[in-house]
Amino acid sequence: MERVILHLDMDAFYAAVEVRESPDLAGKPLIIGHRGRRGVVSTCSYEARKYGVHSAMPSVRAERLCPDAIWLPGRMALYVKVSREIRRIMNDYSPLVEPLSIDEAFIDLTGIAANLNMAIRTAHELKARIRDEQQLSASVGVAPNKFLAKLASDMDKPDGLTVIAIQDLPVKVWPLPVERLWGVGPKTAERLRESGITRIGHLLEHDPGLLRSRLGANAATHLTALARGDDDRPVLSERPHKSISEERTYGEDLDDPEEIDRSMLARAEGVARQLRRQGIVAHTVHLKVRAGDFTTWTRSHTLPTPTDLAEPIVEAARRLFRERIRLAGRGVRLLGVGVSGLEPPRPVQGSLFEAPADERARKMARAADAVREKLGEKAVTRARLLRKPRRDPDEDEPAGEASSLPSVD
Ligand code: TTP
Ligand code: MG
Repeated sequence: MERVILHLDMDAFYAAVEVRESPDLAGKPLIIGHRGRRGVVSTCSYEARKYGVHSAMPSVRAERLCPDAIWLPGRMALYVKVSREIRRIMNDYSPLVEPLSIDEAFIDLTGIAANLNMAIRTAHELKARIRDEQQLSASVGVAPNKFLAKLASDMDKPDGLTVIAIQDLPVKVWPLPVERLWGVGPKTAERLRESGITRIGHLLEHDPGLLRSRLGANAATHLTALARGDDDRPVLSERPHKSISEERTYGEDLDDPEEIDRSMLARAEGVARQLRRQGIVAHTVHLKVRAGDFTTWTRSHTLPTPTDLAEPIVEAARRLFRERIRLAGRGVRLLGVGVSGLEPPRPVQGSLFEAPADERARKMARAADAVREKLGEKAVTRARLLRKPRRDPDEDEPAGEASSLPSVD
């Protein structure tokens, strides 16, 4: 399953915000930073960059390179506020937004944009909204992973939009200097240069054994993977969500135990899929039931082992339903399943952490997720959910009354 990752980086961020606040600065060389012997440049407008000025340069040098520049000290509180507003815009496009710094973030559009081409549309829209709502410009990269997306966003600055698909590697990536690889600092670059490797593509032409002996096995594997365009780091949202839940209100109360059970399973499936999509596991399962007369129960159970699979979630929900809820003949008007106690999965410690059966179940669930994302929700449905085609509680809802609300907080 190819992922769709977008990387967004604001253009000349602090300087652009200042120009927006004082439009007469537009088109002029502008430097944000403190002048004088001990000052450094935070950033500068693209007009100042023509003179060779850049971030982290000693101010004295910048003054020499561009004597006519206008200098401003910078207003952090304002930039943070603008940064938040841009993040709010990005949050409209995916629940998975990972900010990297004040002006850049990764956005995971997998399953939202069908492929890289569709993501181009999203990227145009995102850039347009930032321009309309914030009068600022951003550069965006679209690619199947973080490494390539970040490379891409930097390729056509300012106001750029670049796609790097795997087939673009020979033209767009292999000619770049090795320093552009994530993890290559000046020391590694020097060691690579000694072996005649100055461009990313050279890594793949080099003898793998020699490379390992020069860099060590880990670094060699890591760098050649990146050069091939492999990078499976997930996009992680800044604050892990505190809970994930799905609930559904039924136009007609459910009273068939079989239907109630299927509804529980469908909600557990949805919640587990969200966990897997975010690469996290949950400790606690919550069940919410509202009866026809609006009596509402919320019950929870903490699992012995955190999970991202539907099975343990639905089992806990079933037990809560059986043991902790007294419907006393009333039908179910609303049913919700949720999870909390979310955290990244612990590193797998052999069978101590994960039984082989769980491992298999997780692999199957991931495969099903991938098919679903490609072919749509109905492509993979458990036999159990299909058993009674006569009336699927999830589909037979009178319009207007019923709702299914995924909620994340
Ligand atoms: P960058 O995104 O690196 O730079 P930029 O947005 O100004 O320009 P570009 O168009 O090349 O992306 O950094 C974002 C902001 O972070 C930048 O506006 C100012 C601040 N910053 C510093 O204060 N010091 C630094 O050394 C760098 C690199 C950035
Ligand atoms: Mg920037």
